[in-house]
Amino acid sequence: MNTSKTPGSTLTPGVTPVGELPSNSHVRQWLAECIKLCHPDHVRVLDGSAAEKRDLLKRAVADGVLLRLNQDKLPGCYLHRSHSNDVARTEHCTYICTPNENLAGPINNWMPPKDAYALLGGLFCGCMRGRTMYVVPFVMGPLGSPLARVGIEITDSIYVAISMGIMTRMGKAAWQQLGDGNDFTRCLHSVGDLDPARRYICHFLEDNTLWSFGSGYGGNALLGKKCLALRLASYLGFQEGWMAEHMLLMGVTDPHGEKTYIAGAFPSACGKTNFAMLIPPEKYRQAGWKITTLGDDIVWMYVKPEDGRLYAINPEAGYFGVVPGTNARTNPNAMEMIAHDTIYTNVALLPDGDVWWESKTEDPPAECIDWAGKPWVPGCGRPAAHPNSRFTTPMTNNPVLDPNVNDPGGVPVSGIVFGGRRSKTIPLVYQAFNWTHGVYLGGTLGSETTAAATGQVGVVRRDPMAMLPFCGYNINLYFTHWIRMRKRMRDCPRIFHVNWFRMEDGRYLWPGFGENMRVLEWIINRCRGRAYAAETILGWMPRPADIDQEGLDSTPEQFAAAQAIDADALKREILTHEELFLKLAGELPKELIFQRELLIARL
Ligand code: OXD
Ligand code: MN
Repeated sequence: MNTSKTPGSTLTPGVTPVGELPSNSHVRQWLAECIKLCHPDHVRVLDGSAAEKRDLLKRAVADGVLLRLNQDKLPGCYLHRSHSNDVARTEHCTYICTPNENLAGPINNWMPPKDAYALLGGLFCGCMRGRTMYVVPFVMGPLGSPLARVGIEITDSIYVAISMGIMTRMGKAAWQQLGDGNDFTRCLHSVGDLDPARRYICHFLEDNTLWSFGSGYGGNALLGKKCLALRLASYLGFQEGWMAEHMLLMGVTDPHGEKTYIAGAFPSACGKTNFAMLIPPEKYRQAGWKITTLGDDIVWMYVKPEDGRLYAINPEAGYFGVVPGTNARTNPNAMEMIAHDTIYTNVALLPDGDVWWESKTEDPPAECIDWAGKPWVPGCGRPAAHPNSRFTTPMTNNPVLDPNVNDPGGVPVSGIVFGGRRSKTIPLVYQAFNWTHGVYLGGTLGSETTAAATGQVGVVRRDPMAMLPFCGYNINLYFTHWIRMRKRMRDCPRIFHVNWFRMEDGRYLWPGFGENMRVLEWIINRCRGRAYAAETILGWMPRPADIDQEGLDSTPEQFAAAQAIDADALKREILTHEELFLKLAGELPKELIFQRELLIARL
C-alpha cells in the first residue's frame, strides 16, 4: 500500500490529518474539498486497528458521548443516548437527487442535484469548526468479492466513526481494495446542530455520493447501511445486473448434512433478526437441523456465470438491531451476542451499570434511568427504553455465525421468503408458482403497523419487497429489474410467502419463533424437490401432513385456520393491490398486472 505519514501538507494549509492517508489522488482531492467546506479543527484518518478502537472509545467516554457500562456484566459494552428528536430514520428528509425526476420514481422524495448541493453545501459550510473530522474508509462486502464496494465516510461524530467500525470492514483494507482507483462512494456526514428543520439525507445516484446533515441516528448517519448498501446499491445493481435487497440471509443445515441458503424480506417489526438466528426445537436439533446466520438486514445478490445460480453476500459486518422484544425466549442467540462488545443506543440504565428494556425480563426493575436520562419507575407512564432503541454489535459476536460469511463469492440462494405481519387473510405459508409470480408476491407485500411505530394498530401498509423506504430509484424500474433477473439465471430460487402472525379470537394461530423451523423444513424440502404441495388459488401449499406438527402446542384445527383461504377476504386484498398499482401507475411492468388478472381468474 502506498501511504504517506505526513499527508496533511498536501491537503489544506493549517490542517494536518492524524493517521495514514493513501497516496490516491482522488481521495486526497475530495478530502481537501471537504476540509475546505467544513473547516474542522482536527482531521483523523482511521485505520481500523484494535488500538485505535480502544482510543476512540476512551475519547467518546471522556466527551460524554458514550457511557461505560458495568464491565463485569457487559464487557466491552457502552451506552449512547441520542438527541430526543433524533431516534429513527426520517423518510420525509430523505431525498433521491437525480437530474431527472422520473428516475426517483413515484415513491421517493426528489431534489435536483444542483439544488441539493447548494442547500446542503450551505449547511456544511464551516459546520465542523471546533470539531474533529473523522475519515472512515470502509468496504461493504467480503474483501475481494466481485460485489464489494469501497466507501469513505467523513463525519464529525465519534459515535458514527466507532459504529462504522462495527458495521463495516473498516480501515486499511479499504485503501487496499481501492488502490489508485476513483470508484468509491463519497459519504459526507455532519450531525450539524441536530435541528430537525435542517436535516437532510441526500443520495446523488449519478455521482456515487451521499450527503447527510443534521442527524446522528443509525440509518441516517451510518452511511454504509441503508444509504449505500440499499438506496445507492439498488440503483447500481439495476445498472450492472445484480440486486441489493432488504433481506436476511441464513444457512439451514438438514439431517442429510446438506446446507441450503435462504434469503428473506420482511418489513420492519416482523422479526427478521429473530428468524435469521432461529434456534430449532429440541427434536429438530436432535435430528441434525441447524440454523446459521449470514446477515439480518441486507443482501447483495448476483448470478454466477459458472452455474447460472443466484449467489448472495451480506455487505455488512455487524448488526444494528432493535432491542425491545429481544429476550431469552424470543432470541437467546441475540442475548448472548449482545452481552459483550456492543454499543447500546437509547436503552435504560440500571443502578448497577447494567441495561434494561421492555420485555428483557418479565418484571421491570424497581428503578432505572430511562433512555432520555431521566429517573424512571414502573407505572410512570413512559417506556424505559425507546421503542426504537438499538444494539450495534459485530457479526463475529453471533454464536451461530455462518462460516461462509466472508466467502468473496457468496453463497448460493435456493429460496427467497417474503413475509409480513398479517392478522387476517394471509396463510401461514405458500409457494409462488414461478419467479414472476414470486415478484408479484413480493411486490404486493403488506404488513400491519404496530403501536410502537405509528400508534395506529392493524393498518395494512404495502411495502413492496420490504423496500419501500430503501429503493433508491424508480420502483417500477426496480420491479422490471426483478423480472429481468430471471433471464440471467439458469436455475432460479423458489419464492415463498409466510405469515407468522395470523390471529383468531385475539390469539395467534401459529406459535412462531423456534417453531417456524417446521415451516422452514417444508420450504427447504420444496427447494430440494423433496416435499409435496397442493395447487391452490394463491400458490403451492403444504397439506397438514406435509408440515411436522408433532409436539406443537397448537391444534390441527388451528393449523387449518392458519392456512385457510377465504375468497371474499382475498377479493378485498386484491382491491388493495389495485390501490398500490394505481399509486405506481404509468410504468408498472405488465407482468405484475397480468399476475393480478391471473389471480382474479383463479378465484
Ligand atoms: C432498519 C429498518 O433499521 O429496516 O433496519 O428500519
Ligand atoms: Mn432494515
